[in-house]
Amino acid sequence: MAACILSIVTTVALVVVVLEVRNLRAELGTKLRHKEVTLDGRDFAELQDSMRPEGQGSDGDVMAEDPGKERLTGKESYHRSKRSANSVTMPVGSCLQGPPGPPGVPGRDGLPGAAGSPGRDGRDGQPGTVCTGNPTCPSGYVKFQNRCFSFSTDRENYVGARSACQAAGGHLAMPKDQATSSFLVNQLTRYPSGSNVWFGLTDQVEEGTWVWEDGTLLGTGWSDWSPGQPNDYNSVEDCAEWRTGYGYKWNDRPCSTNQYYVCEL
Ligand SMILES: [Ca+2]
Ligand SMILES: [Ca+2]
Repeated sequence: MAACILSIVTTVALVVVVLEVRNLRAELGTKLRHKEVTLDGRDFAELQDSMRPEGQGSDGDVMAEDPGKERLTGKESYHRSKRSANSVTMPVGSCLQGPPGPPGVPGRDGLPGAAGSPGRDGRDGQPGTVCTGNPTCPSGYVKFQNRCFSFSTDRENYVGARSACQAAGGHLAMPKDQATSSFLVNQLTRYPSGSNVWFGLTDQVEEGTWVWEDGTLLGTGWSDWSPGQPNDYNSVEDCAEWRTGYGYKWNDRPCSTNQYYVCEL
């Protein structure tokens, strides 16, 4: 029994010794790793000092530059050369201005400006021209000096011819001047040979007093009577005509005769 107890105690003692040895080894390993970390921290601090601007110590004081005494490790030399390639050494308190940036986006258009002052008055216009007659003539009419004439296709006595012209909005033609009379006479060739033609002149109201269709007196105005006319032959000739037998000169003739006529608008 005693031998058994002794054996147990011995075994327990050995276990305790073994555990103690293992604890000592673990503590020693921890101290060694702490030493390595401390050394690495020193290397890192030294590396930070090497990245400061040249001539400046770790506490910020300006140090005298002494390249001859500078001792650079391989790692410091690498970082310093890289910094020199990527940056420019600047004096303390100064700034480095980069190149100008690209132009900005153009701004929006401004608001419209105020209205300008009114311009000067224009020049006076030219005097107007009074136009008489018709600038254009209806279909079936012939234009002469802004006047429109039509030549009948039927034959009427003087009163019938007057009514026809008035129904068309006009009156029997009034050749009051040489030009108009010549123009109209030239148009009479459209009628059969020997045709006499009425125009608007009569002395029906008072024998010997010839009056145009517009009520004006022939008086001493231009006329184109054939020689010896008007003769009021048999005292019944009160209406004027262009007579072919007289070379289309004027002649007085009985108003009851049916013949062609010329109207005017
Ligand atoms: Ca007469
Ligand atoms: Ca006559």
